[in-house]
Amino acid sequence: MAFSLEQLRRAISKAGFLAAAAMPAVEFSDWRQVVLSRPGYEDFPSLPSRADPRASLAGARSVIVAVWDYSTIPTPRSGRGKVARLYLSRSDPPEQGDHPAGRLMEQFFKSRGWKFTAALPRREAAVAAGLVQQRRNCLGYLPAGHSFVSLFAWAVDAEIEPGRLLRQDTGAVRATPLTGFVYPGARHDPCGGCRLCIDRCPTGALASPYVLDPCRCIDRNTWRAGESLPRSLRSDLGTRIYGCDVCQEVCPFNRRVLSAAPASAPPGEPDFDLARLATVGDEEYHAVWAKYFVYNPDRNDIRRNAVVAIGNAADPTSLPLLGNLLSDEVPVVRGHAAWALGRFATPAAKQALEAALARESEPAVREEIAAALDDCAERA
Ligand code: B12
Ligand code: SF4
Ligand code: SF4
Repeated sequence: MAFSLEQLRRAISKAGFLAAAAMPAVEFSDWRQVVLSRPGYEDFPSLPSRADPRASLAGARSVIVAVWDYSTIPTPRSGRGKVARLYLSRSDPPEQGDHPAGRLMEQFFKSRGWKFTAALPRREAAVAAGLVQQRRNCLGYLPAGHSFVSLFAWAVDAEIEPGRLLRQDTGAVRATPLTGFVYPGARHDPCGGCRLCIDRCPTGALASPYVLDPCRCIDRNTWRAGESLPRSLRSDLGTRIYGCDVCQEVCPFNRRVLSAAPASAPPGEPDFDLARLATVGDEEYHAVWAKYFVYNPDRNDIRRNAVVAIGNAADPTSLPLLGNLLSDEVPVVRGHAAWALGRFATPAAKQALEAALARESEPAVREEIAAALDDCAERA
C-alpha cells in the first residue's frame, strides 16, 4: 500500500520547507541527454549518473523534492555583493543531511526504515514535479514567484502517494494529489522578449537562453580548490568571492523579493572585510568562515579570491597589503597578489613587482609577476 501524502505532509511541515512533492522514481533521461551533449560539464563527471534513481538505489520507487526558501533568511550585510545569498544564508550544504531541514527529513526516512539516496538532478526533479519553472537564466522559479530557493531531493524505496505540498500564508501545509504525472513535461519559455540575465552575466557564461557554460560561471570558479583562477575571468569577478547572484538580481521576476526590506542580520555576524579575508589564519577560518565557504575547507582558496577582489576594488590604500602578500608562503596567493598589483600600475606597484621577481623562484608565480609587469606597462 502506498504511504499517504498526509504522513509526508507532517514531516515537510516540521522541517520548515516551503513546498514539496512526491512523484514516481522515473529516469531523468532528457536531462542526462542534455548534460552529455553540452560542453563544459566535463568538470562534473558524476553528474550524468544521477539521472536514474533506480541505478543509485536498488528498489527506488518514489522521488521526494523539497523547496527551501532562503529569500527571507537574515544574512550578514557586509557579505552582500561578495558572497552569493545561497551561501550567506547557508542554504547549500555539500550533503543535504548537513542542513537542519534535510537532516530532519533523513531522520524521518530512517525512522520509517526507508533506504534513500540523494544522487539526483534536483532542479530537474523539481521542474518535473511542477514545484518550480525554469527561466532563461536556468534558475527554477516558484510559480508566480522568485528564484531564491534551494532544492532538495531524495529517492526512497517506498511508494508514496504522488502529490504536492504547499505552505500557505497561515503557515499550514496543504496537500494536493498529483495526477497524470509524465516525464518529461512540456517546456514553455516564460521570458517573453527579455534577455537581461544573458546580457548582464559578467563573464558571458549564459551563452543563450537556458544554456550555461559552467566553466565561465563565477560560481564554479570561486570554489576552485588549490588552483589559480583563469586570468581571463579575474577582472569579471569584481568583488565577488563566493558564488554570484547577478543573473537572479537583474531578473524582473525577482524584483519584488529583492525590494522587500532586508531582515537585519543577527548580532555578532562577521564582517566580510576583504583585507581580513585575504590574510585570515587557519583557526579563525574554521571558527568563523568555513560555514559560509562550504566547498572550500582550505582557507587559501578564499584568500586567493579575496586578493582578486581587492585588485578589482582598486582602492590605493590596499597597495601595502598586496605588496606584503607578494611574500606570502602560499604560491597561489603570491601569484594573485601580483595580478592585483598589475591593475594599479603605479610606480610603487611596479617597484614591488620588480623586487618580487628578483627573489621569486616558483615558475608559476614568476609567470604571474611577469604578466603583471606587462599589465603595468600597458596601463601606463
Ligand atoms: C552543476 C550545478 C551547477 C554548475 C552548472 C549550473 C547549470 N546551470 O548547470 C555551476 C557550478 C556553474 C552552478 C552554478 C549555480 N548554481 Co548550481 N547546481 C548544479 C547542480 C549540482 C546540477 C545542475 C544541473 O542539473 N545541471 C545540468 C544542466 C544541463 O541542467 P540545466 O541547466 O537545468 O538544463 C536544463 C535547461 O537547459 C532545460 N532547457 C533546455 N532548453 C529549454 C527550453 C525551455 C523553454 C525551458 C523551459 C527549459 C529548457 O533543459 C535542461 C535539462 O533539464 C544542482 C544541484 C543538483 N544536485 O541538482 C545545483 C543547483 C542547480 N544550483 C543552484 C544554484 C542556486 C546555483 C547558483 C545560483 C549559485 C550562486 N548563487 O552562485 C549558480 C547559478 C548559475 C546558473 N545561472 O545556472 C540551485 C538552483 C536552485 C534554483 N532555484 O534553481 C541548485 C538546484 C542547488 C541547490 N542548492 O538548490 N551550479
Ligand atoms: S551566476 Fe553569475 S556568472 Fe554564473 S551565469 Fe549567473 S550571472 Fe553569470
Ligand atoms: S532576466 Fe529576463 S530572460 Fe532572464 S530569467 Fe529573468 S525574465 Fe527570463
